[in-house]
Amino acid sequence: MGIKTVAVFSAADRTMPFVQYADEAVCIGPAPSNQSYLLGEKIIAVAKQTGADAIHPGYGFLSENAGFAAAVTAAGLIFIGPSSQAIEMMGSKLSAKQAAQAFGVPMVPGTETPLRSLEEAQEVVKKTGFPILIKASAGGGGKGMRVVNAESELAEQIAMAKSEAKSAFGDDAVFIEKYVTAPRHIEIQVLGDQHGHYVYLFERECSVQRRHQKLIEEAPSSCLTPAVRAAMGKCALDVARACQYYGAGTVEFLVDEQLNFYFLEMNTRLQVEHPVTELITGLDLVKEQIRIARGEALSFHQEDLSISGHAIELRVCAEDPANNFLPDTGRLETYVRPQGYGVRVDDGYEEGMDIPIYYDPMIAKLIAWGKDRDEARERLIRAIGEYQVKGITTTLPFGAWALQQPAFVNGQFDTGFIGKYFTPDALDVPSANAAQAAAILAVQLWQQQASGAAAALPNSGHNSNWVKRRDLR
Ligand code: MV4
Repeated sequence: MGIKTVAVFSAADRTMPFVQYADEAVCIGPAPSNQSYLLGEKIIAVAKQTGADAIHPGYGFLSENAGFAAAVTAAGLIFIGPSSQAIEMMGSKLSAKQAAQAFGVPMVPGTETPLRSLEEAQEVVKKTGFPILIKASAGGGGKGMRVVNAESELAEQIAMAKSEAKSAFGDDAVFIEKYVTAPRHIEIQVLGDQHGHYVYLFERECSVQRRHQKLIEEAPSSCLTPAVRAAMGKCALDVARACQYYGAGTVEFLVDEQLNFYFLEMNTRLQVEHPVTELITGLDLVKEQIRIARGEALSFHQEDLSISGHAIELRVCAEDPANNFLPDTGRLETYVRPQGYGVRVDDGYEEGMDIPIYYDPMIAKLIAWGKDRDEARERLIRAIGEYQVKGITTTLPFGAWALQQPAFVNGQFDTGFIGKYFTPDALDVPSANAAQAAAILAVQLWQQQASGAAAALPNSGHNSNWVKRRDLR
């Protein structure tokens, strides 16, 4: 777009590619984010000093902070995102639900006002039945949620949810929803300009999650019909209209087995998984965000948009899938990206760099496009195989496993996918070498046992753990 860029960075990030890539870069403080990336006033001061016109907040840190958006605007700069009012309204799940309610958007049965008493909760559950979820209005992404299975637990769980919400968000407002078991997580990407025009860029399915961390995202979903997609798109635009939204945003829904869908919340930022939408629509979402922020009208209508092929993204995180997805730190001793038609890598590191402990463990996003879901899936598996990462453990092997699981291949999965199918030993792939080594060892053991030497062997005789397949790869 011919726009010059200024990057702000913390001391921990001084060697990162984004710092090199920007036209200018300014250090805003030491590694901890509360002394750097969360200091809105400092970032605004740097923008003014360097003569920037606008600030893009990315997708972490201050990207959904209404106070920051307002401060940017008050400083005479452009915030590349929605108005601070829209961020604030959607930041409260209750006010988001109230706004959506006015447009008749379907929601899970429950309450749309802060829970005032145990008696009120008892009345509500008479209608919904159990299980229910108690959610914090200020929560999101699974924080401050509690499942209640029976009336006897109700009082205690409400009290715990309220005190959790108070300490985590400084707001103890909670509400009740009927608990939808085994839902799919499907979200609609929307764009709105500052002249009241809106389009939806179809859906992304993000049901492969662990502890509310998404690991695989795809577009389109493998389960939606054109009619359900259109209905969800219309509802997503209603939610956007309800808060006079502009910019790029995402409206989150739960979808049950009968393809009933329920509005959950709206994310008022560009999301990590936006590349899958870019690949199926041909649009550059950041470019659209900038055009909208400049006050330009959307240059296309809903009828101009269609889904082209299929895209799947794997988040490549410095985590050990075999060890409870525990974050791993260390040096990227080897780092070679996969390439080729339909393969995209959005990453932030280079070979030889250390993965810092301070921020999110995501080091890259690996995205594949194909003419259909199977081609995208096979291409992503091929790209995972070509990705060379040594020095840290990543979610790459998990991705290869997940993409080949029958439930994923058939599109028959929900948010319980990982819990239902994944065990740490799922990644112990038997190889030709392993089979050969096992055969040699078996013959040796047999010979030694036959000659009475078995007792001298380590761990012999009592279990089949004498050689782990993983050790033989
Ligand atoms: C739910 C739900 C079931 N029923 N609400 C989790 C994150 C937050 N955005 C909403 N979440 C859920 N809300 C009702 N009424 C189940 C979840 C949920 C979930 C949702 C999407 C993807 C993964 C999830 C994992 C556990 C729970």
